[in-house]
Amino acid sequence: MPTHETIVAIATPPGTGGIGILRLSGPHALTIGETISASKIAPGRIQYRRFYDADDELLDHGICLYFKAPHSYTGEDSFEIQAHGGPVVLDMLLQRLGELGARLARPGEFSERAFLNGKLDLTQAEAIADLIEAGSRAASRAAIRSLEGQFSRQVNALVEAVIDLRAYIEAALDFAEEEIDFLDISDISSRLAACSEHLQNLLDQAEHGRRLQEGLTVSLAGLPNAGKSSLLNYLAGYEAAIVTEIEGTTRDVLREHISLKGIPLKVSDTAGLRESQNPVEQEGIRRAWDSIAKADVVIYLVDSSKGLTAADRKIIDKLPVDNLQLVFSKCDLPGADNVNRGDALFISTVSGEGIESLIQRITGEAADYNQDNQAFMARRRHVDALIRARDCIAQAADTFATTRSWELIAEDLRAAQRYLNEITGEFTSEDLLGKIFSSFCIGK
Ligand SMILES: Nc1nc2c(ncn2[C@@H]2O[C@H](COP(=O)(O)OP(=O)(O)OP(=O)(O)O)[C@@H](O)[C@H]2O)c(=O)[nH]1
Ligand SMILES: [Mg+2]
Repeated sequence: MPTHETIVAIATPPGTGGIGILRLSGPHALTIGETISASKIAPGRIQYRRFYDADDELLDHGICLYFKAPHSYTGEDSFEIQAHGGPVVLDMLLQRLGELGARLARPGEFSERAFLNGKLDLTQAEAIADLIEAGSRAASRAAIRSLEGQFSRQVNALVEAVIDLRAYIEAALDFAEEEIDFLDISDISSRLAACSEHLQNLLDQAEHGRRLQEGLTVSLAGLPNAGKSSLLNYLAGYEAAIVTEIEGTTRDVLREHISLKGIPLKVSDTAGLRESQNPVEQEGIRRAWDSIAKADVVIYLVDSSKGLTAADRKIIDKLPVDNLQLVFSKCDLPGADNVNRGDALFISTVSGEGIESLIQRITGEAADYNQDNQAFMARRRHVDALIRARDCIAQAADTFATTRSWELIAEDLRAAQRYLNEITGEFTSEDLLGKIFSSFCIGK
């Protein structure tokens, strides 16, 4: 860890603004700050100063803040300059700070140092980036909850439970078969069950968090002319896609970011699904299936003026069942099919009928969840690690129920603990850290 280096960055976004902030972190932050301001700086106080270049010429004046280690964001000596927010003046200040010995920070390097100095765990550091990039209010609230440690606390509680179990099981390894009566067998199996239940619970929550972070992907599918593009336009609130009465109007997949009830959605309008000889349309249909396969929710539209046809049934049979929503479109048309079918919805993009119910259906679970104030931000890597940990615990429970090989159980528990520790960063590779922090903004 290169803590001997002092890093510097402009922390405010590029462009002009009232104020521009430069931040320094590292062992020479104070000396550099005192040199550029030609004055003594006390920690923890707001101080108004003038800033000079190498020839003692005045560059700007503004406010200085000195945070003495370890009481700073990074845990190191940190110095902040609030100057005027013009790109040229900030650039001249940055250049001067560089001359005085600071090196330009890499993206996320301040947060990386905060993590390495134990100021934040990895999920909290990631939550900072997610808070900055949050695309909706719900996402922003979830990110701040993760930053406050809501997610890490649950992961840590699970790690504790696994460690307890491991201690128990590893004790068994040291005793001969006939001596292990002291282990209460039913206790082990109930503890394994409790662990996997808690893990599944956390996994469900993390999956919600991931959707908030990435946005819920919704794919609109159906036969040509079913009304997919009309629905996309209605939800987006503008004419994003071309709508005509010609079958096969849409070819490319059209993606719109739409926030509904505080949930960020990525809605894809796709080509109508049918047999086609046209290579352009064939490619469009291939992409439509691709989009369907990747979607969190698939909305299958049926033109209710035509009713559910054999062609519709053939496609529906190929769709994933657990995330499918059947919707009958154009319900404003006279003679439209309105026979109730399970949880199918009836909508019209002309009258607006049924759209509110559809939005409720898409966002429902996620929106309710946010209302409960328990959603936290999570990423795909967290979900993946939780799945791996869950599988290890399941395997341990299985071994316990069958061969009862203590070695194998201990090994699975060890692996589960490692996956959980990866989430908070207790156990991480350099590569993973590099990947995570390089996606941050400069100056954070
Ligand atoms: N009356 C009525 N007409 C609709 C409604 N929704 C769509 N239409 C009409 O149905 C036709 C097809 O609509 P699109 O939205 O282009 O259908 P699509 O599913 O995107 O069609 P492709 O891109 O060809 O696959 C257009 O003439 C629309 O005006 C509706 O709710 N009510
Ligand atoms: Mg279309």
